[in-house]
Amino acid sequence: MSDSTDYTSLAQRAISQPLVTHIYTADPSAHVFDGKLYIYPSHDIDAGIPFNDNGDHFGMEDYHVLSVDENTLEATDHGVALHVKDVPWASRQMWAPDAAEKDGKYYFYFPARDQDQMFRIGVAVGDSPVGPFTPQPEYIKGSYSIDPAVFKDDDGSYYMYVGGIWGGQLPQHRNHQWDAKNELPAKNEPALRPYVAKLTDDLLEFAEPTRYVDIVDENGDLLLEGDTDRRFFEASWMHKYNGKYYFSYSTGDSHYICYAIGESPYGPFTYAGRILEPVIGWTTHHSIAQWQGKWWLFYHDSILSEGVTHLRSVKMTEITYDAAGRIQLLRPYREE
Ligand code: FUB
Repeated sequence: MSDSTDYTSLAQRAISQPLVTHIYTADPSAHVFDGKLYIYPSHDIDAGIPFNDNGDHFGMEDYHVLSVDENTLEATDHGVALHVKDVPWASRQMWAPDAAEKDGKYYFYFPARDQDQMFRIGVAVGDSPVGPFTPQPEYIKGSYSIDPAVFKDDDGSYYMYVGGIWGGQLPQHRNHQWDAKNELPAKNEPALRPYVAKLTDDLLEFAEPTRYVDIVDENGDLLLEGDTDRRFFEASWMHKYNGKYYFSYSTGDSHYICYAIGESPYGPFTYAGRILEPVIGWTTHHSIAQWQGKWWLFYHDSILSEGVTHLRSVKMTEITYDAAGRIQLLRPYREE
């Protein structure tokens, strides 16, 4: 152990345990397909690359899909569903994925760096929710940055939310145009925003120009770059609760999972609070799904690897809403 943290105590005080321990998994995107719960995580490995603010140490190469038993909550690893070597346009860093189902086909969405080192979003298609998935030869036209999240609305429309700052390259894509010289806004300027687009009927492309997702405060003003406890960093997710759209995300360098509520899948979304306090490890990332009559939060931490940032473990725990539709805050570790 390289630091003085008592990981044994933390593991005992954790509100949930890793779903699998034979591999490291992160960035869980959960979906219920035909009544069964599937989790689409990143597959963390030690690629031997030192930590930097660009995230180069997250050198993942493939994806495994997990399913969860409804009686025991034990997870099954269904093996490799997609490998970077099989994706013609991708070069490295298979980061946080997501999935969708339509008409008996399964669509697996993933970010990776292309041959020019730009993060793009790819899609791969399969006949089973656990893969294998066959990648499309090119990335989704007009896609950039990381952390795709696909949401199916009640009318059968599918939307993709994308974006991440720092290593996620959102800063360089200001106004959807790449310029390597672009930097983060000043602290008193609006924070950078993820983008959203409806998907085409075949779920393989954007059906419309991408547009930014506005996250506003109680006065309707965009959250500012200096508001690091509330502004968007990465890890978009969308779910619908009581007819309202809940956009949730990670605040990155302040390590919270927060949410904001809107009346449309496009937003604007009004900041509503935190869902999860910081976990062990630098990153925090989540998804939310309803299963077996309960609402669940899927998240990760780095306890199993004793704090190694890029070796994380996926977990799940129940969440609850109050009568006003507010998500009750979770603390990932009980007090000593
Ligand atoms: O797993 C690599 C990156 O770390 C993800 O894309 C981010 O959301 C963060 O969890």
